[in-house]
Amino acid sequence: MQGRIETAMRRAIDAARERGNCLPNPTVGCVVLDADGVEVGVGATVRQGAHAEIEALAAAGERARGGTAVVTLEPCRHVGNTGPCTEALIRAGVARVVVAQTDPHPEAGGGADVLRAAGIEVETGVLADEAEPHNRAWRFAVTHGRPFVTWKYAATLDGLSAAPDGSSKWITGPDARRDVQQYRSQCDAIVAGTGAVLADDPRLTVRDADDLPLPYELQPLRVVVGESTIPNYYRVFDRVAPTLMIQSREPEEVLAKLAENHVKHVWLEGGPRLAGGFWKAGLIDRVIGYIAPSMLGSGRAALEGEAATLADLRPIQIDDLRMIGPDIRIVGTPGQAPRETYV
Ligand code: AOF
Ligand code: ZN
Repeated sequence: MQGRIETAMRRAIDAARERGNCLPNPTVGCVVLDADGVEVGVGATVRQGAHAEIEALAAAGERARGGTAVVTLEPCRHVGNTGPCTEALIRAGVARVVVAQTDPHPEAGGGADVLRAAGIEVETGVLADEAEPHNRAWRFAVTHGRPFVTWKYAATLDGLSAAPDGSSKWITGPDARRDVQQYRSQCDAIVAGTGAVLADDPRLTVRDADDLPLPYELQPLRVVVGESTIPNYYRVFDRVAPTLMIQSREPEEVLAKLAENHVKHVWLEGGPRLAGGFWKAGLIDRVIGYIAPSMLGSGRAALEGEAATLADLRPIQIDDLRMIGPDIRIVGTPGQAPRETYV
């Protein structure tokens, strides 16, 4: 039976992975086995909709009775997008619930105890490490009370992101820019400074391989921070995605505003000054650098910092390093504070 449980958990993890980004909710997968251990239902969280267990139980119907629900996250015990999943599982008559990761959310978490109190056998921690990666930013945000911040930049080999005249399009090649779209789609806010918006008129949207934007409801929130006014014909104000203006560049304030808007994973790009502020405040949790095989010799550094001497050097732990077309991609974790890594 344990082999079947692990197979079912891997199926549940795959179902979640295929469903993709459900932020501000975690993406959860659920597989229901009947009393004989045969798979009778699979489900995953619906973005802004039903929880994974609800979908899987609906597919299983009466066959769930006496069976096992295998879930990547502890079933919730609160009423939100769906009634408590604990109640749905109890009503369906499952005998056993197997969970990978526990839920740190103050209201939703603790479902395992509710199930146990109802006489259901519960096991947690099954393949927890395999289930973890795709909800890491969500977990970070729930436990730290602020969004996880990924800072992305593109630079030449000598670390410059713009030429002295301000031109910066394009330092990296099309493959790297497509790769950025893939990463952007995993976040729920794209943040840029007013300076970068005025200079580049970026779209700050997620687009597919043909450069077509994803539907409005799947777009991350566009966030423009700073004091300058952006004329309304700039592309951040088009109808492709929602846009929030925050008249402050103070990192803590920006993140507090975003937390208020339920944002869990910030994609920070556009502006060495803005990135410098977050960097100085220790509010960058992951760095993704695209390094082009070219040199500029003079121009604007990717990060506007305040380092005075080599003792101010801040290490980055490299989590992944690879070529994206002709460019180099480095994924790293700032090494100052102990943080979870996230490739
Ligand atoms: C589950 N199954 O598939 C997910 C859960 O806003 P709501 O109602 O969707 O609830 C969000 C919380 O529920 C979220 O913060 C997390 O703790 C949990 N997510 N729980 O039982 C699921 N996605
Ligand atoms: Zn639930």
